[in-house]
Amino acid sequence: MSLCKICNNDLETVISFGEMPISNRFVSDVTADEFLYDLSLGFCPECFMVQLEECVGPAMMFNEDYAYFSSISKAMEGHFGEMAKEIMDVVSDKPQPFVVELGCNDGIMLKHVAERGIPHLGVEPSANVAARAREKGVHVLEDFFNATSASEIKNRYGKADVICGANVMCHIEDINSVFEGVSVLLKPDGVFFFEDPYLADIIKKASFDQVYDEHVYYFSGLAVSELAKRHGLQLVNMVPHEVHGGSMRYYLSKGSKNRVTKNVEIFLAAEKTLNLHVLDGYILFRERVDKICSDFKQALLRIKAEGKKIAAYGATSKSTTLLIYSKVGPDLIDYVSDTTPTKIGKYTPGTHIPVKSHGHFIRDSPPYTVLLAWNHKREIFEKEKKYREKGGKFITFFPEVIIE
Ligand code: JHZ
Ligand code: SAH
Repeated sequence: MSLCKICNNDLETVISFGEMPISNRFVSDVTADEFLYDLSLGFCPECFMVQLEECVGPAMMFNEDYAYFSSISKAMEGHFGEMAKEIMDVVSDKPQPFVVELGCNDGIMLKHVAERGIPHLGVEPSANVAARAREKGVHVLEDFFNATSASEIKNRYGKADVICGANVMCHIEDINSVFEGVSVLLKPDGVFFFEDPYLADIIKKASFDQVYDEHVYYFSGLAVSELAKRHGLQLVNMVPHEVHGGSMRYYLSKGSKNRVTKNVEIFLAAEKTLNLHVLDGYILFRERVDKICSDFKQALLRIKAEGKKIAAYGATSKSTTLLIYSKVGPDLIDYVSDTTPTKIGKYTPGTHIPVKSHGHFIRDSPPYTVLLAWNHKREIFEKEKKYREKGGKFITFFPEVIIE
């Protein structure tokens, strides 16, 4: 039995997906062995944190070959432009502002802060994406954020007015050390906020592909509130965002006597209605996941039986779980179209489907395309209007398989 990484209590297993490769390690040589680990999701009945039972270790995932570049999507550019505006509002009246972002990746958000000349620091361990951020004028510390690096940052630059992170907190196994670091680095009246895929959305949509090596935690307000308390912080606000299939932005302040917004009360009550605080809330999830996988594979088999070609769109890390757990590989999907230069010419982890350029997809115009990047559906449907007008069909799968 695995133990909770927050409170050391025994975890209850929600679902096991079996052996998986590293989700963002695209393969150059399909004959070489891939590192595999056991992917299973656990729930802690004590502190309510949903989490991976086995983790692969940060250096295996976040290094100089990191495959994900945040600036691949126009919609995400817009989203992070808005986040930067919010930060600039917070620091506008500060005499000596200092903004710290964890996991700044290629600088998609901090470039706006840098452009305004606001003192800032991105903490980013993956050297290749950090280099992109530097090209945009972002000041980067190439390191993992934790209690040790937080103390070093404080000693060198002083305390921060804002500490933030998007799609990074849920990636850090030693989250207790991160919270310790935030407590050390944040000014007494500073703002700490982070956003990640929201557990309630994952459960409602059965979007199980969010479960993979990089996502160690699946946050709810209930669990974040408990975690914050352990570190002398308080959850003061929760704001939902549509990105990545449904995300939640959590705002935390120092101390326990802050003004807490009505939103926190509303979301915590809704999470209890969904039974996210007890194992019961997760029982149906497993059945729904199995049904989606079976419907998905059947749909592809039917199309193939008609002799029609199927491609896929977006060589996402999350699709590693979908494809392997549904047992869908190159026999059903000819290739995956992706715009990331470093993914093109390689193969998907574990399933070894070739990754091809967007130009190839446009020329090929396959009759059916699995939308692996379903979270970017609006942007992609807009971009691929012509493909759909010519009769091309996209296949999506959450909360059920749809061909449109
Ligand atoms: P996308 C990554 O997840 C990993 P992934 C990480 N763990 C995480 O949490 C989120 O990001 C934030 C391509 N694409 O965003 C680009 C096109 O080809 O769903 C990407 O390879 N054309 C940090 O990998 C992929 O799709 C397009 O028009 O699941 C999208 O990956 C668009 C919009 C995207 O994240
Ligand atoms: N914030 C961006 C990037 C998400 S990708 C966005 O939302 O698009 C996650 C990033 O977190 C990666 O670039 C990875 O290298 C970084 N990361 C992983 N562990 C980290 C840690 N302990 N401290 C800071 N960054 C970390």
